[in-house]
Amino acid sequence: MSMLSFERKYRVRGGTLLGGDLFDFWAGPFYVGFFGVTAIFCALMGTLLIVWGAAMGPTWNVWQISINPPPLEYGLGPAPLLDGGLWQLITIFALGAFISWTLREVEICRKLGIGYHVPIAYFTAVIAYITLVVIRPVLMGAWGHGFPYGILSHLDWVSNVGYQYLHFHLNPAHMLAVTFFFTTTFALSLHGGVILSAVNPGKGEVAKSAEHENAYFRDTITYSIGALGIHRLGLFLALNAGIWSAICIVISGPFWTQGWPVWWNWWLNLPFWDPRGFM
Ligand code: UQ2
Repeated sequence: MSMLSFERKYRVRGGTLLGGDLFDFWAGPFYVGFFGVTAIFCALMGTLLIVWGAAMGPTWNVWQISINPPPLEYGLGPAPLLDGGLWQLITIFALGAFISWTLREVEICRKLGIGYHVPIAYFTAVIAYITLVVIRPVLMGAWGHGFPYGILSHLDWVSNVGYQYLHFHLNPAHMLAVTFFFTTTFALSLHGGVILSAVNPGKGEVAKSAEHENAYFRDTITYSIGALGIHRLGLFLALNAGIWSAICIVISGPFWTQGWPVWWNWWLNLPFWDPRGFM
């Protein structure tokens, strides 16, 4: 798999943002590049710090291990290693790894002469993470507002922060985010289903292709968006899921401090409900 017949044509020199030719080589099937090196370095450092943090106790139970952010009292300052400092370092290395990976994707796009759709899509997910552990904590004045790095503990954090706003499902941006996530999975199930059924038609039958996929949607659900269209729609849905996720959490606290049920009072306060008429 490491050298497909067409790779000779596409495995091209150049397009690097940093390092020139120095890191412009491959390790087996993987492009390295300056940002490949920094991504691996940051990922390794972050992972090792998590394992070291776990070793500092109190449990090796994988579900219960948790690297917690500093207590709120430290504000936006540095915290002692075992009192949130580890979380701060791990966050820095996570950001280093995610941003390196984005820039490595940019370099590969430049090599291939294609658009930046893939790194832009990836960075949308990164922005959601940055919103949770940097932008919102900075706006609220303490790193302690970031979420803990643990399997169960981060779920508890989501639950607790949700209940702080009484009923998070009434957050309008959260409504949009959830709807985009569900629609993304629906679109992917339609798309994955049709691709797999066309490519695996059953024993003895010949594989089907684009015209069959098109006819299937036209004739069964009365509408076909087209092969290019479904990928544009998928990108649109997925990007919006991430974007509205970031928006729904960054407005909770920095821009809306009451419960989300209260936000809907704008509806009850519309002037035309007033029995005395427009005031
Ligand atoms: C399609 C098409 C594909 C597809 C899919 C559709 C031939 C192989 C899945 C059908 C898409 C529709 C009907 C849009 C659904 C709308 C939402 C909001 C989920 O037509 O072209 O290409 O994979």
